[in-house]
Amino acid sequence: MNTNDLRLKLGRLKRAPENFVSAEFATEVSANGITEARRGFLRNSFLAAVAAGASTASTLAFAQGSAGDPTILDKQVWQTTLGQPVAARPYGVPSKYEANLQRRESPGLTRVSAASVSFAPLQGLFGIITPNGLHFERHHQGWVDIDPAKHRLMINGMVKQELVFTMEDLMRLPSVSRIHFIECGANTGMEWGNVAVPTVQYTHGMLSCCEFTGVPLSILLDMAGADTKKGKYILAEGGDGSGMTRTISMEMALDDVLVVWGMNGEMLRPENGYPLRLVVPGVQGVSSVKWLRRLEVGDMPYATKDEAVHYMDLMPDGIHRQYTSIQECKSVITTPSGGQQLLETGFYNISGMAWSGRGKIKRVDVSVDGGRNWREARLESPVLTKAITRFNIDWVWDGKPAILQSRATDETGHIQSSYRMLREVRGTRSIYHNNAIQSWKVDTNGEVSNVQVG
Ligand SMILES: Nc1nc2c(c(=O)[nH]1)N[C@H]1C(S)=C(S)[C@@H](COP(=O)(O)O)O[C@H]1N2
Ligand SMILES: [Mo]
Repeated sequence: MNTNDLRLKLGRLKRAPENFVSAEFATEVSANGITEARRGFLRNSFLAAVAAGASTASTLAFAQGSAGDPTILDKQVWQTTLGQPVAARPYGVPSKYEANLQRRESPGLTRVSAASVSFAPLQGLFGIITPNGLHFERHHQGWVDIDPAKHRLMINGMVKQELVFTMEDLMRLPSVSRIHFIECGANTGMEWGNVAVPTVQYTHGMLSCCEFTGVPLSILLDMAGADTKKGKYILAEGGDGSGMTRTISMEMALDDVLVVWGMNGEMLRPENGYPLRLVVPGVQGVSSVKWLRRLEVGDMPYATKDEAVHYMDLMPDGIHRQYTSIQECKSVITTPSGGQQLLETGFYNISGMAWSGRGKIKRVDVSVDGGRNWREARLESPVLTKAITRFNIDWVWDGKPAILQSRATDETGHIQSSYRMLREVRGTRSIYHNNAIQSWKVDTNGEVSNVQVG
């Protein structure tokens, strides 16, 4: 990194609209999208926040020098009063100043009864781990909070010995902890039709990455004496009201599929499948069946409703492609990203996430001129298989229009393609498996918006 740029001038960024507006306003934006009037309101409320010396005070001090700034010179109330006792917070929650960083429902997707999606606020996350309270949610029939004492997991079908496990049984088995992403197959789906939803939360927020703890599925199959030669498939069934059932190949089951109860060091949250879920690394989220209650070994794909009717890709020739499950190599810049605003020229740290369902990320290139020139970004460690990798690269904004893009390459050599290239093969009528390069346009006034370029 060129620290001269940093010393010269540090640019200021409006992090996201959600961080500067009331919860009611944000809910309205979630419900109705960002119109021109609302955009103006956002800008004004942000300027008001800056004028009031809100959370940008420290960066302003950096830019101006500290002389005369009461925020550093005067004693603050929290320096001269007693703090809160530990008992006030037996279970920690974020600072009240972070209250706007929330999972949100999409401005564009209709909510059908309890069937719902909430998107993770990628623009406000650091590193690679999604905090448990911000993991995106996708429920086909709402979420349930199951009494672990009443939860069972059955293994049946082509096995020597059918087995039924209690949670206690499962948690006594040898466990492993692994960091993996879960991405809904429909993530970035609106962009096929060039809807250009406003923020990265809504374009890419059906993506999260956690450390999952559980028992490898291969161990359970071994215990049941599964016929892993003839039994080429496994049916996974959820315990919620959606009747969620998915076919998993035996090859994957014996490789890295986990039967999971732990998420980032604690039990799963109810929204994410408490007390037990499947995690099928690298595969579209729907296969990671939540509230997992049954695994059946069989010799044919099960063609369940969620495989035969949903989760298919409509190709340009009108044919439906079934059982496309791997989430291909993909990346997105999360800062600066849609809805944010660069308030002045100067240094900016471009930061984002890259991931691949086929293995590790090998490199990420970043362009600030719509793909004409590319520079290799810095990959932060750890770089793990089928997990999010964080990338960063320095950039000095000169006040001219810019188009920011990231292009990831994974260890199999798969390079993320442009919309033009992807559409040549896939057409425009898909919902699922959109891994095209995302473009964020920076206007001369610093506003960042979602655009699609070749
Ligand atoms: N039982 C059950 N499992 C389920 C679902 C569901 O509705 N019911 N939704 C699936 C879908 S479509 C996705 S993308 C992931 C989302 O996992 P999350 O809610 O923990 O993010 O769970 C999958 N597993
Ligand atoms: Mo999904």
